[in-house]
Amino acid sequence: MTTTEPVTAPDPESPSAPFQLAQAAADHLARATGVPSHDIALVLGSGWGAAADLIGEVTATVPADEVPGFSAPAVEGHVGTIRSVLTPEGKRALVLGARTHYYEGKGVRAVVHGVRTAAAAGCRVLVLTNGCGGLNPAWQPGTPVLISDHINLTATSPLEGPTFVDLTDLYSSRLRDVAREVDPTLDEGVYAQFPGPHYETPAEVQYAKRIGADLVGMSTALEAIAARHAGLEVFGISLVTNLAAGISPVPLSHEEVIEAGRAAGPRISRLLADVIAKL
Ligand code: 8IG
Repeated sequence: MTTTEPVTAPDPESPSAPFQLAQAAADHLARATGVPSHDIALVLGSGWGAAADLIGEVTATVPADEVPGFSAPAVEGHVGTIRSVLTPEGKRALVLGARTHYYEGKGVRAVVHGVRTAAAAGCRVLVLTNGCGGLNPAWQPGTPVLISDHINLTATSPLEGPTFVDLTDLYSSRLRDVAREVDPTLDEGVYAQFPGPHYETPAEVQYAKRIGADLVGMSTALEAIAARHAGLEVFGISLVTNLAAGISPVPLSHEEVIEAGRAAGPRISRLLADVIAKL
């Protein structure tokens, strides 16, 4: 007796479901961009929206909400598209403008879906960018800082089950060296991911400082963990868009964050393009 293979959606209980969804997203992107495999992926955070413009020629722009597992972001200053870029060196870059933050409450799988899609799309290197608060008063708003390590304060992991991934040198020292070849003035620091969406209290900022953080934000650490698990080499770079609460006498505002990104735009765009060119 012959039967038709039943069409089964991936069982959401299955540990492989997130990876099946990422493969479906990668297949969609290959079709929609006409690029079967990409080499590098970039996630653009607050202030970094225009930073991909100098990397190369945009050959395709895909609305994120058309790609399996992605949804349109809700935050001003974030871009809801996935772009395929051809660099002058002939590399294919996937620019993810649609980050899902932990604070959106869509779950950790949704937070790292873009990273897993990048891995399924063939990428070997992942560039994670963000806007964040700075603990070092020497880092005025608009200062880019390399991420050397992180402290995950979300009390969760993107990995499920007995997945004991080593995170030593999570943020590739090779790629940090490449960035410093481009700009020797770049400082580096430890990034603490808070759950958000509220900013820290001054006491929490002092706590972060005492446990070894230099930067505070609401992204990146969970994505970096998923990236390492997926075998990607991670390059992390923050844009200090504000001094963290209590470090500056002035209260934080989202407008300040947007404005610091705008002002730093040309410098960080050039920096990112020059780093990508050397990868
Ligand atoms: I932009 O000061 C930006 N994102 N947690 N703290 C946290 N996230 C941020 C901050 C900040 N600035």
